Formats: sequence, structure tokens, C-alpha cells
Amino acid sequence: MASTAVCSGSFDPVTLGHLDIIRRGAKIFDTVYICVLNNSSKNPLFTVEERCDLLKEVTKDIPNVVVESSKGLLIDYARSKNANAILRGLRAVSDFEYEMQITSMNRVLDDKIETFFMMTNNQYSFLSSSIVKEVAKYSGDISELVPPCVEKALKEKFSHMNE
Ligand code: COD
Repeated sequence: MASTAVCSGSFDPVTLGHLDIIRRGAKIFDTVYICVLNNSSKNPLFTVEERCDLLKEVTKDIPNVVVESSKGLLIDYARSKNANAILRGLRAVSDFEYEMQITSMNRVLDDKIETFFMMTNNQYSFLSSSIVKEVAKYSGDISELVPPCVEKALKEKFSHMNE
């Protein structure tokens, strides 16, 4: 049976930490669907369409990655793709409680789809979209944290906001 994983997130915007998890996941699973979901507790900077476009751009060299978005539950999206796995990245202990809640809830909703966690690469353990946005907002250097097209998109976003 082909292995299919769904990697969900806000990706507002995609960072090198996300990309590292996606690249490593794509070496393990036959197909990795990246699903952009809206996090109801966060106020996004980029629209879902903008986030998908950036993800498509930075994953265009990985043939078994597909980028889509969904408005519903992650588990329903995973089912619609016949996925057998959900792939998540783990940074620090602070991620664990939230991830454990989502994993347990998803298992109640569908116990046939397993959640896999991949530890962050050490160099990205501090990295989040929120930190990147904070640094970019004040014109700090983010070139080591995000792909070039994301750096450009952030600069454009904040230059419009400061006009
Ligand atoms: N290194 C490694 N992994 C990372 C890094 C990094 N530097 N940064 C982020 N990640 C991982 C995150 O741990 C996560 O696995 C993924 O990348 C996406 O991260 P974010 O920050 O873009 O997205 P989140 O964590 O804010 O995701 C929000 C969602 C609401 C999309 C998510 O929580 C989700 O999928 N929820 C399920 C929605 C649902 O169905 N709910 C009902 C059941 S609980």
C-alpha cells in the first residue's frame, strides 16, 4: 500500500523549519500533501492563497509534494486523500502539550490514521512563523530563516503596511 502523509499547518509564512520537515517527510512517504489550514486562534498576515503560492514555489523541486488548502477538519482532509499518516514537526517541550491534544482528538475521530512526529533540525529549533514576522516587521535580517521568495513577500507585505 502506498504511504500518504498530510502535513498541516498555518504556514503564515513557510519557514526553513517547515521546509526541513517537508523535505525529510517526502523521503519517507510516497506522497506528502501539505494542507494549509486556518488557525482560528491566530490572525494571519498572508491569505490562504498567498501561503499556498509560497509553499508551491519552495517545494517545486520535490515531485511527491502536493500543496492544497482546506476549510474543514484536518482528519476529514486526510481521509479525502486516503492518507494513512499525519506528519507534524516538534520543536520543544512547549509544542508537546498542544500536539498531544490534537493527536488524541484526531485518534478519537479516526483511529486508522497515525500521527508521526519529526524532531526539528537543531538549527531551526527556535524558528516559528511568528518570530520571522516579528523580525521582518522591524526590517531585521531573515535571510537565514526563510527561503528567498518568502523574504521578498514579507518585505512587500510590511512595506505596504508601513505606507
Ligand atoms: N521545526 C520543525 N517543525 C516546525 C517548525 C520548526 N522550526 N516550525 C513549525 N513546525 C511544525 C509545527 O510543529 C507543525 O507541525 C507544522 O510545522 C505547522 O506549523 P505552523 O506553526 O505553521 O502551524 P500550526 O501549528 O499553527 O497549525 C495550526 C493548525 C490549526 C493548522 C494545526 O494545529 C492543525 O492542523 N490543527 C488541526 C485542526 C483540526 O482538525 N482540529 C480538530 C481536531 S483537534
